[in-house]
Amino acid sequence: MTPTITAFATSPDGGQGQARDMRVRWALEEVGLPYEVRLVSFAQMKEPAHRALQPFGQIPTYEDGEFALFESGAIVFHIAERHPGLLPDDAAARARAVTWMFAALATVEPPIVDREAAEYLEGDKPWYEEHLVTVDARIRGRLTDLSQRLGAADWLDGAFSAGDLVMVGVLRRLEGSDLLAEHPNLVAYVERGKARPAFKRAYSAQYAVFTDSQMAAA
Ligand code: GTB
Repeated sequence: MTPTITAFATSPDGGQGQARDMRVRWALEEVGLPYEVRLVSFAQMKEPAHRALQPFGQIPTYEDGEFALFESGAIVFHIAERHPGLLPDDAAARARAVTWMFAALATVEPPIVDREAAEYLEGDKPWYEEHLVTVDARIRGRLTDLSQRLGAADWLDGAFSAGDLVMVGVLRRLEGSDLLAEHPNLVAYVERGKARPAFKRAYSAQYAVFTDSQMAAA
C-alpha cells in the first residue's frame, strides 16, 4: 500500500523545507518508496481526527493502511528498518546509525528548537538578548562536539545512513546562521546531504506545495 504522510498546507517557512515532513519525504525518496501527502491546515491539525494520529496536533504523520505513526524520528526509523538504503546490514553499525538518529533528535535539536521558540515567543521580553546568549552557547557546545567527531569524514559513521539524514535535517535549521558557519566541516556536511538526489526530490515536492499555495492565494 502507498503510505500517506501529512504536511503543512501552508508552511510558515515559505517553502524552505524546514518543517519535519521534509525528513520523512527525504527518507521515502532515499528508499524509493512512493508516497502520498495529505495537506493539513493549522486548524485541521488540532481537530480530533488529526489528533487521533498525532496526539499533539502536529505534522508529520505516517499512515499505511490501518497502521499509523507520528514523530518524524520514529517514522524515519520505521521506513529505514523496512527498506534497504538507510541502515547498514551489520548489527553493530546499524545500532550506531540509530544512535546518531537519537543524538540528532535528543541532543542536538533541542537547543536549536529552544532558539527558534525564543525568537517567536520571547523576542519582545527585556531578557530576550541575555537568554539568547545562553541558548547560543548551548548550541555552540553541541556543534563544536559534533564538528570534532565528524572531522574530515563525509558522514558520521561510514556510509550515509538514517543518522545522517536526521542530523542534516536538524542542522539545516541553522542554515545561514553564524552558529553553523563557525564549523566549515558541518556546513560541507549539510551541503553533502542536500546534494543527494533523494533530498532534491523531497525538497522539490515540498516546495511545490508552497508554490501551489501561492498561486491559489493570488
Ligand atoms: N517531535 C515532533 C516530530 O519530530 O515529529 C515535532 C513535530 C513538530 O514540531 N511539528 C511542527 C508542527 O506541526 C511542524 S515542524 N507545528 C504546529 C503546531 O505545533 O501547532 C516544526 C517547524 C515548523 C515551522 C518551521 N518553519 O516555518 O521554519 C520549521 C519547523
